[in-house]
Amino acid sequence: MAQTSKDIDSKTGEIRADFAILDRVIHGKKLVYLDNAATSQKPKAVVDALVDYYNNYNANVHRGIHTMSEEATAAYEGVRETIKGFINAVDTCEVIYTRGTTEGINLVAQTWGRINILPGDEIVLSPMEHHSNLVPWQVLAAERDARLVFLKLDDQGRIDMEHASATINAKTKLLAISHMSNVLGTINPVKELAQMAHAHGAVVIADGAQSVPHMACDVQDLGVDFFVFSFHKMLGPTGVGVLWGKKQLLEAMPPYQYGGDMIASVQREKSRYNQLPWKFEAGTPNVADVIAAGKAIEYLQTLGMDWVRDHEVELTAYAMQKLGTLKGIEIYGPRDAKERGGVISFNIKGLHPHDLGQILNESGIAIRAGHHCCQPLMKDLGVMGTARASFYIYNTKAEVDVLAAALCEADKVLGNVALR
Ligand code: 7TS
Repeated sequence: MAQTSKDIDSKTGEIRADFAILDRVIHGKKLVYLDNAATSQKPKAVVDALVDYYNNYNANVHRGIHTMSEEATAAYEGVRETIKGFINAVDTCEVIYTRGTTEGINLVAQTWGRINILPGDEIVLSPMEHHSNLVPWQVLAAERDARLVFLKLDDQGRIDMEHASATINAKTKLLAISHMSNVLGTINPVKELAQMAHAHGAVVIADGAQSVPHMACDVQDLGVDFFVFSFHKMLGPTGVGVLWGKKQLLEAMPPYQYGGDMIASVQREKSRYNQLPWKFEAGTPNVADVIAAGKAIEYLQTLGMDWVRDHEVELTAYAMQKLGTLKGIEIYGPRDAKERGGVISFNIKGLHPHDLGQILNESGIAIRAGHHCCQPLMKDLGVMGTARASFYIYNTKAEVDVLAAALCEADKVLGNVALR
């Protein structure tokens, strides 16, 4: 049943009580945190999990026979099961812990890429990729004498599917595509694109950095081969993320880094590597943060990812309507909130996005301004950068109102005529 805005608002009120940081006062104003695409805030359950680990069972994993090491190992490995359920992986051995999305993509580029990309192969990307899902492929393409090929966007920042079906062809060896854009908010039709790529025998990696925190993601339904995301954008700590990959592909790949934990046995001259997933997890891992990330997933599961998505669609639609009334504003990306995530990038004629960011900060409003690690997309949009407000589970319509009012105020302070 569709939720009413009243249901959504009362739930958001309860959620906010779990985030002490939201009570902060910045420059005498109550914090309005609208920089969630950069990183989300963390609920008490996540912070408590970190403190509990360090206070009560701090120990290294996989190597101790003592009680605390067993407890730490059980908690750390248990999170793999939570992640498996959350993204509908087939097996926990497909869930590789990484430092985050960036490391996951580099891992695939440097291992799968180096043995599978051959001279003349094409790597297909969208023009909205974050530098993390572009630069590793540039380097690989140069190394392997392969070519990068780009999909086309329509005037609302959506992938032109006709062009895609002509561009993804027998030469395509890899499709690397963001599931949700961190600038345009566009939710890309990854499932359809993966089907196109697979029809030509290509492999597909989807960047879930912006989608996994905000909507239900099922790797089997998406039909991708690799999927990467970061916990810090979904209520979890920094420094941990996931590479999910199909077992068959992961098994055929060489390790990424070499050292402790990723080996089965070592002789002076050679070694045998550990089985999945540990083959890709060299060295002492980020134990505390993985355990706390498990709490972040549980928090989202308690809310339900459908609720998370509904809340953001409602907030985004409201914000686009409200901000859309400001004179001189240009909002990028799809016009229909159902086709996008809760990321609103915009420019106001005559105002520099950095100035906007600074003025909003004076009012306690945290947004991001700049190129958002998408410089090629900025060039396509014909701008140096944008201002960006991005929402999460604790944001409210009242905060959108504060943002809109502050933007009008910014206009006065900066002396712009466009809004008058
Ligand atoms: N891919 C996308 C789509 C992203 O939005 C980001 C981070 C990354 C990859 C990299 O993730 P990381 O956790 O490895 O750093 N995006 C942003 C942003 O929009 N503002 O700050 C970070």
